[in-house]
Amino acid sequence: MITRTACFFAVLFALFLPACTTPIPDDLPPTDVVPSAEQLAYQQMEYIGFVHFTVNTFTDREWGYGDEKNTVFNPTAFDPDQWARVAAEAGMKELILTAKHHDGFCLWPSRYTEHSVKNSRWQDGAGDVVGAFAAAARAHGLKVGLYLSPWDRNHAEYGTPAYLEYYHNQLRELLTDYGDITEVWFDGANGGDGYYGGAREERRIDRETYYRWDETWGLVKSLQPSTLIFSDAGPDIRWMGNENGFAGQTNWSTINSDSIIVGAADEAYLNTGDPKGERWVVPLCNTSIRPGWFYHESQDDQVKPLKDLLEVYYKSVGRNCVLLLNVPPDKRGLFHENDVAALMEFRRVLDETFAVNLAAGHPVEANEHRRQHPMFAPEHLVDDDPDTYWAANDNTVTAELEIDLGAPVIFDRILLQEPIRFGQRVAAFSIQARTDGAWSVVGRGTTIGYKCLLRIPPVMADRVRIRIEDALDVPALSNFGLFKASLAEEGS
Ligand code: FUL
Repeated sequence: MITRTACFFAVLFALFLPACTTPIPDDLPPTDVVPSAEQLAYQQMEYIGFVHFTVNTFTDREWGYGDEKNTVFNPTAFDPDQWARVAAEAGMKELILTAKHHDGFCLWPSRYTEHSVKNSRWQDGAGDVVGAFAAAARAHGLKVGLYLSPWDRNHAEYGTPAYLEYYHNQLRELLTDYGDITEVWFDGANGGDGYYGGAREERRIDRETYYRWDETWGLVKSLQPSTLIFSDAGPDIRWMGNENGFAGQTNWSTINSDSIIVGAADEAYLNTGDPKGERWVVPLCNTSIRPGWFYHESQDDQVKPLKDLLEVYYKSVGRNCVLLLNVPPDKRGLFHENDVAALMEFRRVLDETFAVNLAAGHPVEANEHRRQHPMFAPEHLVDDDPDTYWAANDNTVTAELEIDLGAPVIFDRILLQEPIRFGQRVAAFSIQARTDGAWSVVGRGTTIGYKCLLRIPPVMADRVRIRIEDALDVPALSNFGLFKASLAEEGS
């Protein structure tokens, strides 16, 4: 039986307990469109590599016609371990191999065609580039992605529904026999003419319907549900609309991808995304370390210099993108010495530039922080923990935060990050710095997203302000950094 005294204490307890403890508030409510766990992990990789390798490497072409003899494929010192080691040392987290490019030659011994490594002289036809590549990548801690060109200039049935059966069978092989595949790359290119089993003619397809994308992508997900699909239209990762590796200065991860036609997309729309977009499709910038996607000896002295690689980095990773940098193996089956040297220099300079965050650990004040709770406190911007964040109160789309650097410091790189697991929000911001007591605007931007990097002329300041001037929803930031670029970046 409950006594009156027990009741009295129970009521007291219920009334006063909440006042004695600070309840942990819920996380910031997410916006309508947020990334999946796999998309988030993909974005966090930041920098991945492309490996274009096939008969073109030996015929000195970019687009093989499809009539190349199997025997032309014959690397003399094939070593995917070297690719993976170099990629890992360069800081890449995934490698994507052209399992089949437009010429139709398969780098694995597909059961569905004779046009493959099994009929080459390489390893007496017993080799499997895809298998060796996947094993080497994993041995170096890299994720594995595969490119399987939809356009096939070798296949006799290309252009008819029967080819789709063939294409699907190839996807089944690749997604069944080679372990976890993080990403499948669906290229939009379709030039028309080709060998096509000897027909040597022009074949046009209806880009909207021919590849039955829903079915094709459904097949990928049924074989490996966690695999992310890249194409102009996503559904998981989208092209940025150019092959320079440059994202738009404004770059939303959201876009209305359902209306995008693979191979005929509006490139400007892809480049900036859409704040009203109904799908989260991770933006991916792709470019090659050389003018071509495949190796050409004549381009050995045209490997992108540091200046160009940095330009790509700041306009891709620094604009809310993942960077996919192509490094084509040469005829030996190795990354060429010039490419390796460029990759290593690029890594070293990035490491130098971003080694010391001059804002780390300094006091930060915000004009407000959500519910005045420590979970949303502004110090989270500089606590070196990517999971913590500052957030403003509900019904707010602007905010001001100020960092006290203690003493004047010189910086010329600014980093901002949003906790995108709750969606992408910031639409406009500026950075102010206090020099000798006077404030001035030293940087401006629109979107931030996963990561935004600003390059500015060197500034000496003892205080810095972040002004969020517009946002789609309550603003939040997970990370802020000030850096002094490596001297090697000078002039870039
Ligand atoms: C393009 C292709 O036509 C190029 O050869 C290359 O593979 C590039 C990544 O995509 O659409």
